[in-house]
Amino acid sequence: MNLAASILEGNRLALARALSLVENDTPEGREALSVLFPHTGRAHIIGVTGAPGTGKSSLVNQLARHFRQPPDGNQPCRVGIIAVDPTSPFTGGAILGDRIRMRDLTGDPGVFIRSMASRGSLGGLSATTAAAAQLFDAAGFEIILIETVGVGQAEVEIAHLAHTTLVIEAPGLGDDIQAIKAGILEIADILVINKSDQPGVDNTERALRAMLDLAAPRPGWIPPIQRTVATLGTGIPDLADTIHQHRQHLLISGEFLQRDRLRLQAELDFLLKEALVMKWRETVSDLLYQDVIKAVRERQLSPHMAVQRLILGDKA
Ligand SMILES: Nc1nc2c(ncn2[C@@H]2O[C@H](COP(=O)(O)OP(=O)(O)O)[C@@H](O)[C@H]2O)c(=O)[nH]1
Ligand SMILES: [Mg+2]
Repeated sequence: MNLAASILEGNRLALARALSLVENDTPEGREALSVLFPHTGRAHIIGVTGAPGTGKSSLVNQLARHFRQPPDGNQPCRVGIIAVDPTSPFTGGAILGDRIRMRDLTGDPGVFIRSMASRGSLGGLSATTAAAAQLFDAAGFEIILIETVGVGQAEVEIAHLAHTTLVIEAPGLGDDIQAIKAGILEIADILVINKSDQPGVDNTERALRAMLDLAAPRPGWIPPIQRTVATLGTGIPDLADTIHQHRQHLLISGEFLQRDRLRLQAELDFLLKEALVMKWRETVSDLLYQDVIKAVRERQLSPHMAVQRLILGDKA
């Protein structure tokens, strides 16, 4: 049977294989994505971002367990986890130390965990993550948790992939406010103060509130601040409730569809740019390309003029 059909049937090996093919951007991976695309658009994608050590992996672990065993008698969801954290993959550090819990998750056929290596360009990493999320979505995972380190542009781009973005803070990470990046705050739908068993939690919350007051207001949804202790599971049911409320807000306000449209448009634009540049590079002589780069380096040509020269040739 072909790869896409096996994925739709819930075959984990097929999913793992497709993830590798997509990560390496192979023609076979692209083919699978294209066949599966009509089966996407159902999953709730949840981004979990924040500085290293704030407890993202621990929280993702706890949230996954919660969605697998909802205490309120709701149907368990299938949970896909994508960890985009080159410095500490999901299988390392705290989670590996937490053997019993990890075994709970890994032995569960309703959970699939995948670490993404940081490779290639910024756009490349977020494009690969978007593709991986589409595979999980098509495979019938209702919840997709994406863990990223909140440090750079790639993480902000990946956050745009999510329907709901959790920004994780923790007390005592140096000067509270310095750990909080304004750009990161803008993408937060829910602010989580994890490690709230540690001293300084009130200071962290005060700093977050002050920053929230300065941020541009968003109609209909004020990002709530929630305290958790991921190591104990404290605050996880409340956090899951808030995630659910945010989803309802997105659906009722029409933002769910709007975000989906923007996301797909961004993906299309990215692929289009990439394809156009590659196609164009085949038409331009390497000699001219090198000449123009040299002229720019020698300050004889501005980058803007260089683009004109390269695209229009001698007519510029
Ligand atoms: N005291 C305390 N430690 C925590 C909590 N959450 C995570 N940790 C610990 O903090 C460390 C980093 O956690 P991890 O989940 O790997 O953070 P990440 O780098 O953001 O993914 C590990 O040693 C965890 O056991 C918490 O709520 N309280
Ligand atoms: Mg981690």
